[in-house]
Amino acid sequence: MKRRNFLQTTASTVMLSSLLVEESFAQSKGFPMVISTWKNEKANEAAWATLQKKGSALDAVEAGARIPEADPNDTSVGYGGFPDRDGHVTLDACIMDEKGNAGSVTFLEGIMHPISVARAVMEKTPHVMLSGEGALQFALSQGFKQENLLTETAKKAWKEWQKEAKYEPKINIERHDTIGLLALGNQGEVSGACTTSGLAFKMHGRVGDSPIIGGAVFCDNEVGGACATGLGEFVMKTLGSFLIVELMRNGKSPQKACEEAIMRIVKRYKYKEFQIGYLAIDKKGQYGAYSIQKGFSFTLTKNGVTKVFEADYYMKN
Ligand code: SD4
Repeated sequence: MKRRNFLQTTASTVMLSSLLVEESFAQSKGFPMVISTWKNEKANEAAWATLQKKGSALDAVEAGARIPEADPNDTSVGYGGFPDRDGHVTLDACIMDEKGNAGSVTFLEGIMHPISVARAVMEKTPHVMLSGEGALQFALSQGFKQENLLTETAKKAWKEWQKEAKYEPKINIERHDTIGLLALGNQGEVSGACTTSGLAFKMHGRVGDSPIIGGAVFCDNEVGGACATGLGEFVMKTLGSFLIVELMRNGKSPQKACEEAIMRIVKRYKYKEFQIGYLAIDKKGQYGAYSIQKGFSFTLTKNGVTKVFEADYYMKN
């Protein structure tokens, strides 16, 4: 074989084998595993480390969600999140475990880790959801610290927005880092979490899908789990995560279930104007990911390896 041919063959063999490695990583089944919306490697690594220390799937999704919550550079979650149009950073979060327990907070201000408050609602109150001032008072009673979450960068972006003050949700580019996470724990148990500061410059008082059990997150230990990101209004109108878990219960694969949930939106609404992305896992550790538009990425961790993938999507033309 000529040297050039040999080099070409070697290069394509390397490419092909790395594609195969990628493919077999993505397709490998089993637990534990962690999957999250968008590019969230650090969150997945924190969740994975929790599982390695024999933490539960619930501990893992909480630990993962806390990473972007504390990151000032993440402008759609917790600290550093873009405010509503009145300059308030208002937070939504929810969490659900393998026993069907659930907790959530909505319209919460001044607390760095809404996901942990949601977990406290689940574990320490007879309720599922606390909102606004009541959620804040509960958080303070549990020892959470009140602090200013509006960073200088977020304040600047808000001032800039005020010049035109146009409300228009943008596809994929609101620094969509709202995190939804699903984990299969060491015993194969399913838990999920979601946390966000919601849409940038939303109306004061607006609550999205992220604290809605069945909307942004749903888990059923007999079946699997699902989570959502994107323009929450349409996840709420179709109760996406609950729908996906029910579709899986009726035999659909996680991938087909995500696709069907996106189709429900596409059939009824002006889907070209916004983005929704869904993730799902089943009890075998198979996952699915699908969105309306191009550009929805997700982060997968298995066997201690974390990789970011682009999801398949509906709007090909
Ligand atoms: C919301 N679903 O508040 C959230 C926003 C989001 O990535 O997911 N952004 O509607």
